[in-house]
Amino acid sequence: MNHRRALRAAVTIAVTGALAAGMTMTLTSTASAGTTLRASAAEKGRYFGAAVATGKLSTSVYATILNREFNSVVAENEMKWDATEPQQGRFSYTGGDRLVSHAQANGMSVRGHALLWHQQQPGWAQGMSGSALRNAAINHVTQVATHFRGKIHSWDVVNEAFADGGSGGRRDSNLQRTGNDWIEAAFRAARAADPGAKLCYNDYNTDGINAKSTGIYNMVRDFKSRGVPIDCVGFQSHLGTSLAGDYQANLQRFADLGVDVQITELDVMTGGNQANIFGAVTRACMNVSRCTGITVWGVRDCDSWRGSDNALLFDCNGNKKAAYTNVLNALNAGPAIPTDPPTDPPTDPPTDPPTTPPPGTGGCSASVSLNSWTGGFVATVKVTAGSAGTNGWNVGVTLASGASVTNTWSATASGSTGTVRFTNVDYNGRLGAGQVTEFGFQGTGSGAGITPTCTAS
Ligand code: G2I
Repeated sequence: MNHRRALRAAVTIAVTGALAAGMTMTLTSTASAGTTLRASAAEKGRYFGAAVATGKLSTSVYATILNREFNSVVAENEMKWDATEPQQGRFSYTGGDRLVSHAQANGMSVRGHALLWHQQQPGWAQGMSGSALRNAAINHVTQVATHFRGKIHSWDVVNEAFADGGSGGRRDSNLQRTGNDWIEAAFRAARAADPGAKLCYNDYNTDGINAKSTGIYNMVRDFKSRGVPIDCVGFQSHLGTSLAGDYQANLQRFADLGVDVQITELDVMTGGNQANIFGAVTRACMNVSRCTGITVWGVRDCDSWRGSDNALLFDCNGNKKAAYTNVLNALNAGPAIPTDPPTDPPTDPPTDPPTTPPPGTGGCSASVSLNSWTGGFVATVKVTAGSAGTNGWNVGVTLASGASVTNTWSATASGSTGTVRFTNVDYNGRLGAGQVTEFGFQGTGSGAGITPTCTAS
């Protein structure tokens, strides 16, 4: 038996003893000797990722490091709103699809970044406000999350919505001005579109217990208490020359709310402390059992948005830096994510409050929100189960003359003109009493006068 197997056997015996004694098991240490970031993270049940500019995948030094060291990727820009919906209702997934293919071919998971953000909005959205913007934003979430359904480990559903400074409140933006509930509306739409993806809120300057991180903490606590679907919080961790002493404690307080935490955009200013800070961040994640992965924001120093900061783990020639060694050692020295006790059961809806019109006894009801432009429209339909819940549902709409359905998500359409019927897909037919789900469709012509009627089965 080699050293590692002997160690595992010893751990197994200790664990069996602990369980027999009725104790909660937490592995305190499982030293290992992985030789790449991805292998060492995977041994501990975690991922180690990098932000990727897909244009660089054809650069061999870059691709060699990426494929050898990382088992998770995130698009540095290609899945943002301006890239994926450059014109309203016209979606472009070339860069994102390319990254997903690369990930699938190389055994990597994918973080999705970012469905809604006040920056990098396409010009058409920057100029919108009110319900037109709200509908466009929710439609964007639905369409993009539907396109990538089943391929994304975790989505940054909303990015950087909190203000810097001491207020602990929301950042002003066109999205925020559509109403304070825009964030939960986005999370609900993302869940309906891709029920298998973990849904994260992501932000920066949240590297310790401060006014901004506490504002986010209060939002997450509120979401959990009301059944708004949120699974994880991303801590970007664009760091300077020191690390907050309560960095780990801050991760832990979020984990204690019942969400996973992830380090999502790690980079550190160069200087004497760089390697130490990279090591300390990695140790903090390893010490929090719900810290499921770390992503660095680029591969080599010269790939970084921080330019001359030399903020990453590899130099421009692809050599490993001291920071790399510290990260690898911290991964190898850290505990694995405990496999027992099992993770929290899902706490998502049925706690969503029913919306208008109120459901009667049994049955279901449906309401539509329309986003129209000259020559076309997107309809987002909310289905609310009545007091008996549903095993399935069917929603009928009658379109105006000349209008036709061109695209449907989260439902199956029969027909495209006149009276069109939409049936649930396999994952959204069963609803508890009062529970809400959404589907949508896009059409040409006028969406005026659409009044959905719902039948439950
Ligand atoms: O700013 C650093 C990161 C902060 N958190 C959210 C991340 O999404 C953000 O990433 C950066 C990218 O690293 C940059 O590459 O986001 C920037 C945009 O806010 C990205 O910069 C943009 C430039 O602004 C564009 O002019 C350029 O066309 O990169 C684009 C593609 O190169």
